[in-house]
Amino acid sequence: MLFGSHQRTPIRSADKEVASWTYTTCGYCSTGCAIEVGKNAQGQVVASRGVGGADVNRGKLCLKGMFEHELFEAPGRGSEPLLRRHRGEAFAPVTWDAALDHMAAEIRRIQGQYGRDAFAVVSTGQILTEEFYTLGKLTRGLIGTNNYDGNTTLCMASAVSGYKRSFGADGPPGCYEDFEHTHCLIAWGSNLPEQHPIIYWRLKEALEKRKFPLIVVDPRVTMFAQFADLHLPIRPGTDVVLQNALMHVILAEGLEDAAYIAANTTGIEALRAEVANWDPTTAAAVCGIDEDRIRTVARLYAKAPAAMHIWTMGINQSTHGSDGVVGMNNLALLTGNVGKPGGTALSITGQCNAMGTREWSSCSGLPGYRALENPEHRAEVGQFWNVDPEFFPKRRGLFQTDIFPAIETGQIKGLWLVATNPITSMPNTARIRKSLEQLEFLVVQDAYADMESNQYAHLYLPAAVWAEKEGTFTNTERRVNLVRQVTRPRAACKADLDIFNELAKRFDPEGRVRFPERPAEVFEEMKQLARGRPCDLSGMDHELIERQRGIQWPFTREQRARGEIPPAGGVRLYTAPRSFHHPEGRARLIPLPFVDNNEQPDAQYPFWLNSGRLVEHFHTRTRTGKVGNNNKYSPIPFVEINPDAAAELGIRHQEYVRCVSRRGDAVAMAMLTQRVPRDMVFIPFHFFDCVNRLTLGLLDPHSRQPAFKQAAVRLERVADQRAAARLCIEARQY
Ligand SMILES: Nc1nc2c(c(=O)[nH]1)N[C@H]1C(S)=C(S)[C@@H](COP(=O)(O)OP(=O)(O)OC[C@H]3O[C@@H](n4cnc5c(=O)[nH]c(N)nc54)[C@H](O)[C@@H]3O)O[C@H]1N2
Ligand SMILES: Nc1nc2c(c(=O)[nH]1)N[C@H]1C(S)=C(S)[C@@H](COP(=O)(O)OP(=O)(O)OC[C@H]3O[C@@H](n4cnc5c(=O)[nH]c(N)nc54)[C@H](O)[C@@H]3O)O[C@H]1N2
Ligand code: SF4
Ligand SMILES: [Mo]
Repeated sequence: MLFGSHQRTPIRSADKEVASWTYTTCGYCSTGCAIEVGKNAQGQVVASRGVGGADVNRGKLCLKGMFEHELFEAPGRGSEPLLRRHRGEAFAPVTWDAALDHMAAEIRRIQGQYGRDAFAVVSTGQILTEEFYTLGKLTRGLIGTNNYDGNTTLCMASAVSGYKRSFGADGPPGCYEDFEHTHCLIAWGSNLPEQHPIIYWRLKEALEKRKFPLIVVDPRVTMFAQFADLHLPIRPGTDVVLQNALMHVILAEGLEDAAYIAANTTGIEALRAEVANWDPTTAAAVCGIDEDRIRTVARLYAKAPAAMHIWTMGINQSTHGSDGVVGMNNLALLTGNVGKPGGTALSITGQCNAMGTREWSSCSGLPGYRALENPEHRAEVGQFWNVDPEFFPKRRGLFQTDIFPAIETGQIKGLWLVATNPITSMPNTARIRKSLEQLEFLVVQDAYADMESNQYAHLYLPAAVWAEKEGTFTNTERRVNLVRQVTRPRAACKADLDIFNELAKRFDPEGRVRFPERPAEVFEEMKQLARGRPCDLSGMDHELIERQRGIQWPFTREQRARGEIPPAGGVRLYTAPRSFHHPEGRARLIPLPFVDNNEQPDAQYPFWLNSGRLVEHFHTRTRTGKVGNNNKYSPIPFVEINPDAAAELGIRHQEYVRCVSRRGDAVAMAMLTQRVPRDMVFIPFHFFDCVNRLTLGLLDPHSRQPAFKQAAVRLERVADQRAAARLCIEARQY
């Protein structure tokens, strides 16, 4: 008998013979899991495991973290700096000194010839906070370009903008522990089990202990939607309409917390006037959610003793991204659900250190959530860095999504990409390609030489990756955690921090501005600028962070002096009355009129194009594309199509189809599934030359974040299936 019990042999994992474990923090998503990486007696990196005593993950890891140690020696890693004078020529290896001298000379040439802002810097959410801070000091204090931003504009910009509009400052007010106290959770545009598996596991644990309603708003039947009590399959881009209708019901039925509103907010009358227009019947016709269901959700939410929202890219990546965030904040404020256990509006962040860049990179301002527009902030930072405050611009420069068009128009001539791969991750990549080709000088600083944007570079700087370096990340719940160096940078790769420091010497040979060499020293410097700021971390240091397995900000020097041990979990913002950052400490209720401005499906392009992620892959696959346990389960691009729609078009499961939008076309394998409704297709964005050839990427007016998830396409069955298969399989193999 094939499956008889006598045939069973226990599965044994090979003994990795780990001799030592080093504490670190996962470098993929913003959950912030604490990881230990194991080395054998020969010093080879052989294993990863979750840290039991860490509050975030309590010993667990998802399938990305479990194999993270395989990254260091993965194919495609850079090994030495590479230079070519002209695009199209082959790269030639150069020394670090020659590479950085050339880079400094080119930056000076471009700035001298075309003006300071003609050289732009686009960074990331994936390097260490100490590195962000140092890059900010170099860019703002020495190079002096105002066209400095990050890929976080593709990701968290709407959350930042919405928090600032409502509460007067950025910073997610809640924490994972809120799951244990809430009585109702609404998740907007988030596929938590796949994209933040360990946050999902925390939620699931809370639900197993104590049942409360889980409501998922998503046009696609994601795994999260399958687990929900109520799934609201919203018409793409209309979340604000649903939010207005929920507020309408709450106010019409007197379910609001009048005392909280009176004590802590401004703007209730204007909000009331706007939501009066959005009775459930009117709203249902726009957002596609049944009117009675809207009433049910409004009552569940408002009557719960504590209720919370979480959200991710389904909200942020929209022309109403910032408004969608304000909508959740409005709902939370109307019902007194801010700053209390289980009552919050918690943005689920994306990249491992998207929070660190918001707090410390100076991308949109100056470090410690300071603003270029504020003269006191400019003076404070100028004095601290020993830089003339007049050298700083008086308002922020271009957003990342405006930098590429400015290259097209010739306003920007040089670009430095630090840990981001726009030729795959930006919308409408035909235009990105043109703009990269137009640059007089492109530097790519990346851990992998085979990332696609490098094809357009004049200079490639091989960076160390993740735990080849040391420093901190801040996660979704404002928890600062430590990455310890596990292994030396591979070949001639250098830590991003060292690259920034070396470049600083070229712009400041006499050492007027201090650039500490060690990450822990940089952290000490940041602490001085952190004092009194919302993101105060002056009570922390690298050792204490490791000992506590991460500490949430704020944690001040005074708290430390008083001997307060940072709690394992549960630090919230806005717990005290009128503690918001707008005048009088009041939060703002903001009316949200709705304009339907997306590209809509029509006769020529009859499908909504939705895009997002898979559990196995991280972004543009520079890392997960090389790890067997990730890549082999989703090796090629596919397009989810509803079986009824496919039948009409004569497309069968696993045939290749051509997806066409007004921008371009892309070939992918048909995946017939009920996950998508009949008028929608979904394509994962991880693959080069795929969905972003099709996306339109209209920008949110407040945050400049692109609407990656709303565009229109048509589908065609490809006649030559063999050629299509070759295109999909061969072209995408690492
Ligand atoms: N495995 C894995 N995990 C990751 C990442 C990864 O690449 N791979 N990336 C990390 C990063 S940087 C980020 S930003 C996060 C992203 O995490 P998520 O935002 O959870 O992931 P996405 O798949 O981009 O989008 C989520 C959902 O938004 C829905 N959506 C589309 N349009 C709308 C709409 O109009 N309204 C609503 N309500 N929903 C809509 C989509 O159907 C999709 O299911 O994941 C992080 N974690
Ligand atoms: N259609 C569509 N497009 C999208 C999205 C979507 O949902 N749909 N989501 C958007 C979102 S939310 C995001 S966050 C972006 C992500 O877009 P990108 O940031 O462009 O994608 P990544 O592949 O994460 O690129 C990060 C790069 O950093 C490198 N790297 C990793 N660690 C280090 C390091 O320590 N140092 C250095 N120097 N390099 C390092 C990696 O090798 C990789 O090349 O994509 C956006 N694009
Ligand atoms: S959930 Fe995120 S932080 Fe945790 S192991 Fe997975 S990828 Fe890493
Ligand atoms: Mo992201």
